[in-house]
Amino acid sequence: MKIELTKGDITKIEADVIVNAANSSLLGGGGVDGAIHRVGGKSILEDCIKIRNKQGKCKTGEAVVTTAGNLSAQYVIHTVGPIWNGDEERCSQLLANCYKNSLKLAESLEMKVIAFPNISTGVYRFPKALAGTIAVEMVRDFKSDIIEKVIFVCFDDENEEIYKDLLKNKD
Ligand code: AR6
Repeated sequence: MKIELTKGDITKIEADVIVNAANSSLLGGGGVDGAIHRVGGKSILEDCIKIRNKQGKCKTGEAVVTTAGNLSAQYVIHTVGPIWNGDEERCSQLLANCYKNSLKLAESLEMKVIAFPNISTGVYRFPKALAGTIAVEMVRDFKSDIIEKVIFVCFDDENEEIYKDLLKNKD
């Protein structure tokens, strides 16, 4: 699996699947979630409501899939990152689950290119360096014959620097 880093708005990225840093309500919010719903249009929310009606809220660390609406991707995978509360072990495990479950879901959909935002590093306040380390580790550990490329989409300078460093090592 090839790993790439890019800086910018995930709604403008060319990928088969875009991952959203959602909340457990699945009903939208601010940050990257707000941007994806805004650009993708109301069909994303409609799918989210169907999922809510079927299975209830999405638990932290889990992932669900919807249409990508007006985005160029085929699907959006919504995953719920942990809200940082200082419990490093528990939060790290839950964040790792977000990446693993999103990759598994993308693979089950036979998607080749998947783009991730820096889950939990915005309003959920997960320390960025630790979040980046977990993200890169989970992607590197995930062996797939189907997924060809993972794109980490960094929106802020701090995350971009962190990912540059992480991806420079061991590549
Ligand atoms: N493209 C890529 N990354 C972005 C974009 C964008 N358009 N906008 C922000 N980011 P956040 P969280 C980065 O707060 O911490 C929402 O309200 C941002 O710089 O979007 O997981 C949800 O509904 C940061 O690095 O998500 C939840 O309630 C990263 O995306 C809650 O926020 C994540 O920041 C989830 O919090």
